[in-house]
Amino acid sequence: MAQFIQLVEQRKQSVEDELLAGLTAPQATTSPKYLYDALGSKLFEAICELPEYYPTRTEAEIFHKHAQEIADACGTGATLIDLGAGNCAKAASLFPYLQPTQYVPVDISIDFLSDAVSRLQQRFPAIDMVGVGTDFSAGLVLPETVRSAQRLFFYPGSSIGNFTPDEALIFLRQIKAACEQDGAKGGGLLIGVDLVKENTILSAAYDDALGVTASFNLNLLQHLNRLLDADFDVREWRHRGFFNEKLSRVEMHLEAASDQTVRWPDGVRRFERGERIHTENSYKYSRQGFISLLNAAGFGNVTTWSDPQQWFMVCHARL
Ligand code: AVJ
Repeated sequence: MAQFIQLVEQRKQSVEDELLAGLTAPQATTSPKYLYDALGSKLFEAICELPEYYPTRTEAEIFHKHAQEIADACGTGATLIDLGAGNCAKAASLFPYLQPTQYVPVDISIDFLSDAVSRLQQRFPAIDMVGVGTDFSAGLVLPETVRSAQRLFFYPGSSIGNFTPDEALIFLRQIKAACEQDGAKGGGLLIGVDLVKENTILSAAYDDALGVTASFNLNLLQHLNRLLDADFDVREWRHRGFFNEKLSRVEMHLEAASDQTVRWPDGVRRFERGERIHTENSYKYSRQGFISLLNAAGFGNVTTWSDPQQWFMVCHARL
């Protein structure tokens, strides 16, 4: 039987405080984690199938093509800690190669995880599975049932891109520390990173022809309406997704299509036509830039794999 642990959930009051502080700031912003309510998670799965959204496909290709080499670098028999596991499919496809002794999928919501983990446990009865519900972006805390044997952290999909490079460094340092905690030895990190490329390719990936990414972004407003009891009119907002070359990041915004006032129980915010809410950053790295970040976090040993076009990179990093 798989085990499930919900570490402290963010309280409703602090969710509201955090959201309202962002929404009432001169440049309105929201954390990208609010893109993932139940519908948002499904829309993200649909994004991963789009012809324009190359990261998922390209990363899968790299894992498929270099599976044995990657497993040789990572070693077998580790505790595999899957950060942002979602439906656990990416890790599961590597089980035959990595042969983990224990599997620890971590996600913001235990509800989304539990079905996937229960099914996976039936397919792989020999692997000890511990599902953990926690928002690890606020800090990496692991329950005591996570074995201290060799720990392999798995952070695919280029989710690291949601952090600024400074935040990413702090986060990578926490992973490095966790590789050595409780007497753990020989651990490492297997991570997927999106690389800088031509503007037109990046922009299309975040502003697709079918408008799935637009729906994903706009759905945030419906989620906000529920969380805050607010009255955003989704039809009065437009999706914007583009590459900011200077900062090496794709930005997503929601832009007001008209002058409007948004209300919630004890406040309002006026938006003028053209004003934006900044909803996500997705940083893109050069190969060397990301290796330097891993080195700065204390990972001295880095191996990388890429696709022929060098659009995406998978890294194994150890101490
Ligand atoms: C889940 C953060 C990796 O940045 O590409 C996809 C999220 N946003 N399309 C990304 C996303 C719009 C995705 N990450």
